[in-house]
Amino acid sequence: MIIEDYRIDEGKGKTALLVNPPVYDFAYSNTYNQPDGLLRVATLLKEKGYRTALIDFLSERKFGRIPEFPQDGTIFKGFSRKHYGMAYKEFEKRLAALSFYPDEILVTSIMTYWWESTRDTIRILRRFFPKSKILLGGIYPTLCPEHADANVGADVVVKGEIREASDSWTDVSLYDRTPSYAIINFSRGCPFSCAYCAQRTLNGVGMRYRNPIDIVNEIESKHTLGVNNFWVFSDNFLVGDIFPKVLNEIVTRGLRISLSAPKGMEPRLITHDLLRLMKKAGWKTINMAFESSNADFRQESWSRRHNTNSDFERAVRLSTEYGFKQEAGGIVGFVLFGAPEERFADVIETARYLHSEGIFIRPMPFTPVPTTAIFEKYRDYIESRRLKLEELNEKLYPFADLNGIPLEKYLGLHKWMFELNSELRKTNRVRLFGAEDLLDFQMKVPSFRLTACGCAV
Ligand code: B12
Ligand code: SF4
Repeated sequence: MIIEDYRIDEGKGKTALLVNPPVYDFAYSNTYNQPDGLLRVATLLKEKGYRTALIDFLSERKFGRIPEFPQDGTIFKGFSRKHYGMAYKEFEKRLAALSFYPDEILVTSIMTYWWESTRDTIRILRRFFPKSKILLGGIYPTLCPEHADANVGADVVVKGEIREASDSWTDVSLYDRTPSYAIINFSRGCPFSCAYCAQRTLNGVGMRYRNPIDIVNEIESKHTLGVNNFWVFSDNFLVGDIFPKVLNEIVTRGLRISLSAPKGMEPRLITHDLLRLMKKAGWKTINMAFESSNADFRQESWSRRHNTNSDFERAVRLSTEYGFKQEAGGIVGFVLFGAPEERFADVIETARYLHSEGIFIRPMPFTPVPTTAIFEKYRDYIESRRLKLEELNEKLYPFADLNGIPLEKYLGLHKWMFELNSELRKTNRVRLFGAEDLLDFQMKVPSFRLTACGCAV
């Protein structure tokens, strides 16, 4: 059953188990993967009177074989995925040791192409607790509710937010040990609608902001518990004046914390005043979307009209003036590649430009996200190739054939960008904060080099 606008009723005397499933992927090095949506729902459940417990597979940095998986996909051949996070055996032990039989089990699910680990987790939960009501929520069920309803075995598939929980604090007290970091959100939504981004489906139209004092209260309370690092994951939070308000409050209270936004900030909105304040408040690495130095392609194919190359150049110049390039954590520029109908030479040119400016590269291999404009535009292609949801993984470069670029070449390009980062690290010996993974390429790829003229071979 699919439900929208799901509400949580009073739950005095009731029990709820919250679960963040493992990840099945070809490589996974993410270190900031707290299920912040689920942890906000956890706070609401407590407020409603529920007794709660959490099992977060990703709180363990382990990996192993995927136990049971039909590798019958068309492009899985030659690649193997792993199970990242706590092993199922350990999960079963924890379920057996749970101090209550849960009335409700709430499972979150993030990337659409990770859906199989959600299904497998629910199978185990069902076996242990056949009488519990299992609810599934998060990004995957919001973007693909019918697929989730048909495939994962939850009793209720919740599409979209639980509005009452959206501005709640995350309940990090559910972890055995206080985590070293927390995810903090300032706002929801974005005024733009880039062709590859699913934010409209996730947040609706327009922006909503949290109260800045409540945000800093949450930061301070977590800091008192021992959390020192805060990651901002909100989409485009530089729009409006929430960000300077929060930073000012952090500075006024004298909180000694580190902050960063690994999902990026909009270069157009970076100013002198903001950078001065960011530095004072403990801001570290500057992550910015650049995507491609081909401005026409960026605007026409990706509807990204609100940012220009000169916005980015200006933001880099200003950030450098405030010491971010070499002291405060480095500057990172995102490069989107593998997108349909791109020119390989543009990607090379983009990466070369960033590197020559002393900017670390965050390679963002492209995957079409269900409900986005690009997904709809290429739906026929996706269907004609019979690409399943799990195959729409950016590491498989689903548009390599369409672009006439061999997969090996894309993989090599990805690796080359990491090599450029390692080279840069030798001169800019900064600690990349929340972007440490940019120095450690995880996949095995064929050898790759660039010719003197800059062509990839
Ligand atoms: C954090 C994040 C990441 C992290 C990964 C997180 C992790 N677990 O490892 C990192 C940085 C690694 C990442 C990378 C990428 N990401 Co990303 N990422 C996000 C981001 C910013 C947040 C995701 C998240 O955890 N949200 C928390 C949500 C669930 O919380 P919430 O909405 O407040 O929760 C509410 C409801 O959902 C509900 N709810 C939540 N859980 C539950 C459970 C139950 C039972 C119920 C009832 C309700 C409920 O209640 C909450 C309160 O209202 C989203 C964008 C966004 N702003 O959401 C993109 C997003 C998920 N990423 C996306 C993409 C495209 C990528 C990349 C492919 C980009 C690229 N080209 O490289 C990469 C590759 C990922 C990979 N293979 O490793 C896409 C979706 C992709 C997809 N197909 O699913 C998104 C949606 C961005 C976008 N706007 O299009 N990402
Ligand atoms: S990519 Fe960024 S700017 Fe574009 S719609 Fe998504 S959140 Fe907004």
